[in-house]
Amino acid sequence: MCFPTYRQVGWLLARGYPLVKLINQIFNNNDDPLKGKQLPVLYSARDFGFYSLSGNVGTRFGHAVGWAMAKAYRNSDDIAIGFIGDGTTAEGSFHEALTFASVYKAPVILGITNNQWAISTFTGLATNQDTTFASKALSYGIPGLRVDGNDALAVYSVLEWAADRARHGHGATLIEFFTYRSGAHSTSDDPERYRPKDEASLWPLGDPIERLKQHLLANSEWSEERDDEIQKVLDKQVTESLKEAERIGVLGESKPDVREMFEGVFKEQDWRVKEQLKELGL
Ligand SMILES: Cc1ncc(C[n+]2csc(CCOP(=O)(O)OP(=O)(O)O)c2C)c(N)n1
Ligand SMILES: [Mg+2]
Repeated sequence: MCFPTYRQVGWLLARGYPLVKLINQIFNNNDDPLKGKQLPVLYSARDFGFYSLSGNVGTRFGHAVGWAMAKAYRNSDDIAIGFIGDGTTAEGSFHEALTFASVYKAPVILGITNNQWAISTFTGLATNQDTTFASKALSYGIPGLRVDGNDALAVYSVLEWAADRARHGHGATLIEFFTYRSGAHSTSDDPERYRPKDEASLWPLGDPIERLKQHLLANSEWSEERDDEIQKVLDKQVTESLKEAERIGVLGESKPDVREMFEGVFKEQDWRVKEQLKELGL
């Protein structure tokens, strides 16, 4: 089970979640799979092993560790993976989760996306610069790995190693993925206000997709023709999904039935919910 932040939507796509469903949620139209109960990009897809995305950034490790502990208690082979960002490691919940993960040998992979920024706050304010995020694992008695997060093969191999450890009952692994957030944090953020204009262009470790492409080209496992072809296929897939979602309706054009707001939250309806339904004449 994946416990993602807003940066792990790729997991959902890798597991075959339909693109049009993502867009329906963004438009909050009548076919929004979560029926307007979540913010646009906070996806949730239990059947795809994708735990509800939470806007509260500190929650991921605690949820992942607790879920993994419950699975181990029931002798299940399932494992969990949770991610947080570098800034979020400064939350108390990071340490609470590591304590539980270590004491109960929870079958979990704990990933830190160290992109060196937490919106406008440099990573040096989340941790002392004389240490690394990976090294924090050692005091909890669990392995801490630091990997070039822009090297797809390195990322794959550390995750495989950590998953194997978790599956064989050796407990948690903390992995720091060293990377760089080249763009803005969000559409309302302007990085030029707090870091040098040319910082992104000076980042030496490159774009991970371009690096993987160059590696495969050098090994004759890929070609420019196949690359062009897949770009076209993916562009078409995105455009067609977008059009399909637009036909169902963009924001405000079509929306879930108001009754949906009261369903799927409590197992049995709370008296307050019943009162509110009555107020709406439903
Ligand atoms: C508990 C909580 N505090 C503050 C915020 C506002 N907020 C959203 S993203 C973010 C920065 C997170 O930075 P980092 O952990 O480095 O993750 P990144 O976005 O860089 O991947 C903050 C402070 C929040 N969503 N939740
Ligand atoms: Mg960050």
